[in-house]
Amino acid sequence: MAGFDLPNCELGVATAATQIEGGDLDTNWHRWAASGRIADGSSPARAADHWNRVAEDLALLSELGVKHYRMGLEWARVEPNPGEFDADAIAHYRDEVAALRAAGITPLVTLHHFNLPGWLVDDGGWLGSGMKVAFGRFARRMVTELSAWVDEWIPINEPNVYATLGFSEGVWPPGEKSLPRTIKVLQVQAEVHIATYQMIHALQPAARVGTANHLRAFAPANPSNPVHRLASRASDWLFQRAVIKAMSTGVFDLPLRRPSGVVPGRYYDFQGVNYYTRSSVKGLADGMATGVPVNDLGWEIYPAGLTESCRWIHEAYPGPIYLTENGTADATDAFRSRFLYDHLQEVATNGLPIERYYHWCFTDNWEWAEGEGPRFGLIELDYQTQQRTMKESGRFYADIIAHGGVTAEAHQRWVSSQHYRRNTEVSNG
Ligand code: IFM
Repeated sequence: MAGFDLPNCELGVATAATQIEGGDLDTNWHRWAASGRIADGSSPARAADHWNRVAEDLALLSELGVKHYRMGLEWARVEPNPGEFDADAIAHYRDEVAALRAAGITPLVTLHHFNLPGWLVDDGGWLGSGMKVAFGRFARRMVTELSAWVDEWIPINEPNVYATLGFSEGVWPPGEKSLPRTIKVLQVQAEVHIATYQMIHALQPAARVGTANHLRAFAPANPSNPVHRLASRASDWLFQRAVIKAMSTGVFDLPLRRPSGVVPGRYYDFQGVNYYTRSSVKGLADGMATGVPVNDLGWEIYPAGLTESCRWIHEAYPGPIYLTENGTADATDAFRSRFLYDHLQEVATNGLPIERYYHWCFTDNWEWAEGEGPRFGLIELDYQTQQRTMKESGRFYADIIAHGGVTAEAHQRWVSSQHYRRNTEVSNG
């Protein structure tokens, strides 16, 4: 089938504050960059300078025709010192969400997307004694300030990625390698998600509050090897299922432990899924199969995993699904349109209640420890000049939005000549 309709899913794009705003701030990531831990030596101080280019970016969102925009907040801007809020920074965000609404675009706001103010880092960050109180103060303030325009919220983006890379693998701040502390941080994040869910509903009863969990399709490297099968199930549980269960239901199964005061219940209005790739598992470490299509970061391109992930999520946690992120690193825009086509085709045909699809990313973005190298955007960014240029994949996405699906003409124009590279071809040069 060359063309298809998307009658039940509305399309948008996603971003995160630290990855696009720019600015010389004191955050965990600015400090990490200053300590030389970013692959290309860059820092989030440049990024896409979105903080100073909101109007220009809003015009690009309108050119894409998106109905939805997922954005984050930079905590260090709005609360530069504990308990001291910056009225100008808050007004800036207020103006931004008001402008989105005026343009007919619904904002979905992420409160925490891997970013902490420096003063909170000094206090121990996610494992510090002041974290829960500080997060509650920040979240309450921002929800109160923005609730006239925003009624869709994600308290915490990808707790599993943050915990794994920052506390197990040590490649993200705070650079720890401790399994017990990884488990503890997952537990605290789940607890904070639940408290924030309750707080937002108390302030804004009709709000929709959900998750944005990074879901992997896990598969044993050799399906007939019992060790691989066991490792695949263990990875799946430890990386994603345990924390999603805790956040969504308040039930903390091992290795997590239920914090006192948390009562089992339903703590999501939508299940947010960030889907990118599949892991091929031999042990408790990430791996990729060989001979499979891959993106610029070596991640397998496996569209069926979108359906696999959304299906188990829906069976375990019924209700609306938002694909809060899906996209790929493709520096030359050589296969992004095919990637979009293949993943949206899953959405169109899998029969699951996927109400939203947010493409990651709106523009090219500062990609954490990878820096400015990976290119995820529908809009190309020249980091030197800050010039934005719509990519062909952006034009394809705009066409999908305009037609409520992929037309046969669009498939012919943007998809039919695109092909993925396999990792065997890449490594063999
Ligand atoms: O850029 C990230 C984003 O911050 C979280 N989800 C995955 C994206 C691509 O790596």
